[in-house]
Amino acid sequence: MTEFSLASYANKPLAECTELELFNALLSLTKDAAAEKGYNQGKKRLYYISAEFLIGKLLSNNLINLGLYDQVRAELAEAGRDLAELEEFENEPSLGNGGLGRLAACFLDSCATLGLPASGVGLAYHCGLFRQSFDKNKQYESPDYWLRWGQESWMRRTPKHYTVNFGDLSVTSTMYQIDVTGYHSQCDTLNLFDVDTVDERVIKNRINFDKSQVAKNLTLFLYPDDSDEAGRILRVYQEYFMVSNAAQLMLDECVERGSNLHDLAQYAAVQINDTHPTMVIPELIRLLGERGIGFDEAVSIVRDTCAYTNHTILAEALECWPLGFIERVAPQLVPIIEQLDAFVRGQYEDDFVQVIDKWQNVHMANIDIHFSHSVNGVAALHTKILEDSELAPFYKIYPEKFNNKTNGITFRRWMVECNPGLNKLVSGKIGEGWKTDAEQLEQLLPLADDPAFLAQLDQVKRANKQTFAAWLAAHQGTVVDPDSVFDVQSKRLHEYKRQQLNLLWAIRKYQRLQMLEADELPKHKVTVIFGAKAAPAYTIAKDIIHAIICLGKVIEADPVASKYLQVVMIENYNVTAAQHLIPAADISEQISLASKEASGTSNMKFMLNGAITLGTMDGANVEIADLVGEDNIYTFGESSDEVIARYKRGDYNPRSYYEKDEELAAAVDFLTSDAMLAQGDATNLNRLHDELLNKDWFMTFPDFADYCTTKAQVLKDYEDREAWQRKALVNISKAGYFSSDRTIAQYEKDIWHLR
Ligand code: NBG
Repeated sequence: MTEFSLASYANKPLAECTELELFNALLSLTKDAAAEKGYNQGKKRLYYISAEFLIGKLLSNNLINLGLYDQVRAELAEAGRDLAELEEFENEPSLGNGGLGRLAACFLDSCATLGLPASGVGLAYHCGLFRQSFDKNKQYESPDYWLRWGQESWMRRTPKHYTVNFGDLSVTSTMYQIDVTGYHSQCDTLNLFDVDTVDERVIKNRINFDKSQVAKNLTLFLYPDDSDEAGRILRVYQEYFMVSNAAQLMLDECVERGSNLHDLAQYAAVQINDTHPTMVIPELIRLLGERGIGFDEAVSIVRDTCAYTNHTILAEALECWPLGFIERVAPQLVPIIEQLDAFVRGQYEDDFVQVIDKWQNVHMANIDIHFSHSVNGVAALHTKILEDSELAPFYKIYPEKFNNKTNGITFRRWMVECNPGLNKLVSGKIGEGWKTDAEQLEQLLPLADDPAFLAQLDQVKRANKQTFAAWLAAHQGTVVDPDSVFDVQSKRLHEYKRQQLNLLWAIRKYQRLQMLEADELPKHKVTVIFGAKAAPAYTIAKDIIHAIICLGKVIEADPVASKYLQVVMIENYNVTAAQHLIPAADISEQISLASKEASGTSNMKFMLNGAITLGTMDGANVEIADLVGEDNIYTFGESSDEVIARYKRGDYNPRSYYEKDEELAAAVDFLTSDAMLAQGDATNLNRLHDELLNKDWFMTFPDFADYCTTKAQVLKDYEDREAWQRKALVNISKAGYFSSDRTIAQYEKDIWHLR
């Protein structure tokens, strides 16, 4: 094995290099080290197609996985340079949005680590999702130019090009490649497609751009604004571009490996990550047809090759495109989709399962379910809800296709990299084996009765809180107290995730603080920390952000309350912020309306890092509760069965709760109080107030009282530090099940059969 020395990659002494020069040297070094490890090869390969890959910064991750981290850090230190300085210098790739994209990234890490030949396939967005900033207490969006000029990139241009024919133009793609390093193992690759004609100058102000010029805007943004038709059609262009490239790449590679295409399923497994890549099904059928395979056989080959993962039960999130859009973007797919529709219509009468409905809309998930061989949900409860209610008519037809694959996270990034203190403490006790065999964390369990170890755990958390506080101060100038309780809710902003419930709690807490006598004041200050981006066209989500920031200012201005309560919103929450935040959290808020969160994956990250969950019995929280037992998690709220029944009855009336519960009413009305209006914008605050009072579609009010009671208990229990750290220890010990290595091993065994 080569001895890699950073000095040999720089053309002057390391001490004299600029950050850019050092970073570029590190890129070359890791590229060579990855090449020396080699790439996972095999007859059959996984193509994981996804609109998002939220991969996070790669420098430290790659150095850790390649086993070079300590050595490179030492070499830099000797030259008076700090690896942390370069970690800071690196831009975070902006290729994803939330859990769906981060899951794809964790999955690639596990595939590489487990030695599975796998390629991620997606798009090389120039400006990613968007960069979030706050101005006048509101979210503003700007392009996230993550590809820094002059900086070499993890993304290598390859000589691979494909022609993609749209209805009105045809484009030539270029494939870029990012190495996915496995932990002490071989690599896989992430293949990202782009067109050379994309022109960032079509961006006008902020993230608005000329939507008409597809050749110039195709890969500018992830999830371009879909509040108008041009934006929605652009999403279809992106999706077709993604899958056409994926299909061409895959067929080429399989032929190279010896496939005669009739046996494609023995050479490729395609995982369709949510519905965005659905058109890969008709596109593959079309391409197989061009290569001489008849329709019926092509359908059966494609079915044997493709598998679909569902990530949501929110009906509005299941994509459904007017056939007219597809006619415009990819007219060559229309006859195929019509044939698929006719095939289904010939067999089943139920309108619910048809591919094209009577309004000529194409239901993407329905294509996936009929024409793939596996349909999986992402947590046990989620899969059950799909089978019993959301997709019940399909489950009746194809019970054998449905299966559950509870999500997971890679422990290499979510402990080894982001929480070096805990990594050291844990590895010092049980060795390093847990990094590839996560269930070994259970060996920590006996330490629950070791006060000295629990005290060490407490010290690690305290140090992490301090590090986070320093990062936050540098990031946005916000000062937080590391001696306060860090009560954290970080995830995409969505009403079903119910950041508004936490907001109402914070208001109530503030109102109570104003009433309490001095001797009743709480012992520990609570810092409620939010991290969330709202989709640019999602008005109420942005109103919630506005209200959170305004409340933070109101409290800050109150000399008494501010000693006991602080509300903070992290600007531009992303993987980097998460890596600083999660190791510092005491409480993990997982408070979605039961039945609505498919899985959640931050719940797993917080648990692994010793935070205690306060959550509803939803998504993977249910499995966390099973594993840790009721003493080590706080659950509250209505059950998913109750919620589903309530939606069915259609009789939910938020006003009836508001009228019965004075504290709730006072909290809701505070949204439009003079204090809030002095900080914020009446339009936004009134709209949120009215939305909650008249609609509250995600049923915040019925869970409010129970949430407040439970949270009071959490904060009371926090005071017994040893008992609290015992809970933390149990959470860490039981987190092994949520390693994405376990999830990927299950996909391999049940769905992909790559080996
Ligand atoms: C999200 C769910 C989460 C889940 C991730 C990963 C979408 C459409 N779905 O609950 O909301 O953890 O997918 O499976 O982003």
